[in-house]
Amino acid sequence: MFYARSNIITKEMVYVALREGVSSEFVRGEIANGHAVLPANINHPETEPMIIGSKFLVKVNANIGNSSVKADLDSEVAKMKTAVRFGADTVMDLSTGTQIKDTRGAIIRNSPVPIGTVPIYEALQRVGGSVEKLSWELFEEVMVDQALQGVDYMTIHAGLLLPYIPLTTERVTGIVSRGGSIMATWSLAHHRENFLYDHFEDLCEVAQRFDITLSLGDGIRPGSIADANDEAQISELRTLGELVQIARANYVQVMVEGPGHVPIDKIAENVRLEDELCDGAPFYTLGPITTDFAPGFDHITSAIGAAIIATYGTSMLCYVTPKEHLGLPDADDVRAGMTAYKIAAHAADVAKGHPAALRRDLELSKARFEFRWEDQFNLALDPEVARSFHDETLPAPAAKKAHFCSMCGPKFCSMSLSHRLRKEQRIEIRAKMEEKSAEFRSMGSEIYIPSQP
Ligand code: IRN
Ligand code: FE2
Repeated sequence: MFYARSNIITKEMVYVALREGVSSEFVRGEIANGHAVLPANINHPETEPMIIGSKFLVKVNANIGNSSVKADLDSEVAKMKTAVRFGADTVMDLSTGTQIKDTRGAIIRNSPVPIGTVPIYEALQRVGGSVEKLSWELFEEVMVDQALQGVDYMTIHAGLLLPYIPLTTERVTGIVSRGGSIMATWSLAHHRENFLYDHFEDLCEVAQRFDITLSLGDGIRPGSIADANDEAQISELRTLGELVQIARANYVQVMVEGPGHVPIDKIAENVRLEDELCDGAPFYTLGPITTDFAPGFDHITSAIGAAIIATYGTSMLCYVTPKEHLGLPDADDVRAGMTAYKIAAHAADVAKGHPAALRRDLELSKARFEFRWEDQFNLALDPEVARSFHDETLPAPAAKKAHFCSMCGPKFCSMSLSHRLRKEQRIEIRAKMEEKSAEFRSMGSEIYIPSQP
């Protein structure tokens, strides 16, 4: 942010401009005014620079990480690779189990995308899970350790203030954010203001040293449809807006996290308020889940909300997997979550008229209409799935040239029929044109003919 505001275009900005198909100057400008962030810790040279902002392609984050119930370093690295393979633009390691540090190290050293964390989780692990023992000094230690490893962005739950806690008592689902519930418990135990809020300037100093992007956590986001857009949520958002200004004054890149659980009719208001209260800082939302009645399918309930909120201007979507509310996601869940969210993000890019997104759809549509099956598979979001579904019924190589698939068969294929229709129309048009030229010749082939008396 310092370089951007000093009118200096860095190599990272140039790289991002090429990826997004815009000028480096445009990238610099969006970082300078805080409407976009380029998360890249100076200690994560493996990362390929990317940008998060509403004027750029919509991004997707995949959460991975172990828990005390299920922990294995290799499988977390495998999850990161699966997420990246299916298009994750960033990955967050939310490990709370054993070997937190080594797991994160292995993930960062293997990751071409920015890695995010929620440092308060590791801080809590270091004090053996006793929330009261947390302190700013310990948090700072954890933050610096993670910064040295190369963490690119960090979720900081600094907006959940002591006076907001009573606002959550009448809620259907109280506080559902892990980080939020930790900070609220600490505040109540000491009857003191959130130490992340009180030490926010110190925190910015650490972030600036490593070029860490701050992601302001929504510690009291709604955890059910009934709690959406309530006073607690909006009060915290207002505080996050204050913190955005402090971060920017310290040359620290910052984005703002959002909900959660929101019915479709209340989604637009979330984007409008964030934009207004947080001065255009990139919005990064968790879904939102649009109905609470489908556990086991929350990648779908939330991809619906994600597509809508991204169309209104959310810059990055945190995916939700089918295991949400039920258990720790495995590699299959990561794939299902990623697929749902790449669709949501792309549908929003299409709706926003992004030229690259429109082109992808156009090329696939043409391949489909022209029965270029191989091209259709290869242009698909998940070529492996598209190909295997087709080949389930028509595996023969010749079927890759056929003008139909097993959905309708050769006689009922609408695309095949419409090709025939076009051919017939062409024949008909040619006949009409022949008729007209015969008429022209019979009249003496003169361009100018005397007007009729
Ligand atoms: C994104 C938007 N709002 C929350 N998130 C993500 O949720 C956040 O970045 C983190 O990856 C995850 C868990 O956060 P809590 O439950 O500690 O707030
Ligand atoms: Fe939830």
